[in-house]
Amino acid sequence: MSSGSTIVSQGPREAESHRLRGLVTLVTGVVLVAAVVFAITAGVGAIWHKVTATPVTGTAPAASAATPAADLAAVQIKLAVNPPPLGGVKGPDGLVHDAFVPGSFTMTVGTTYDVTIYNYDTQSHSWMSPSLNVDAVAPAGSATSPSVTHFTITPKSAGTFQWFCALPCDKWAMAHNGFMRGFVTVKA
Ligand SMILES: [Cu+2]
Repeated sequence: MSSGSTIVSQGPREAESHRLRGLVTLVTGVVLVAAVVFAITAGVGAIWHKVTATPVTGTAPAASAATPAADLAAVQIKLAVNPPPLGGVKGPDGLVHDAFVPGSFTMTVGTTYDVTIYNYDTQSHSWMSPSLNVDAVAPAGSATSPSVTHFTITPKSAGTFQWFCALPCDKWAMAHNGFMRGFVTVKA
């Protein structure tokens, strides 16, 4: 009888201990899964950060404050300096001149643009626009290995804004829109 009562009283205790062990296993499992997810997220974050941070060579008034999430949401604009095969743009004089391609483009007020400059020229150029608060220097690159420079713009007001290369280069190109100067049209 006493052994019987012992068995009866041990039954629930065993069940309780099984439940506890089950709970411990579950909690351990959840912690492990959380740790793995955290590791993967941190890894991806680090890779993303590396990819975007490495090419930043120009002065970027807005880029430094941009979070990765904001950057991913930004509209991408790509500019090429003296791209192959010509290594520039042919002017009305028949000569190939230094040029940003495209020389002019359009943006919308309030949208963030992540602008990337690929400089295929063996000398530095800059994309400067005081009215847009940008002064981005694109260091020298080469036809096979352009330098890569990022900056971001979030235009605050509509209008037509001049940009120009502020570094001495092709004199004719510096004086002509569509070469080393041009316009950004910002729409409301
Ligand atoms: Cu230039």
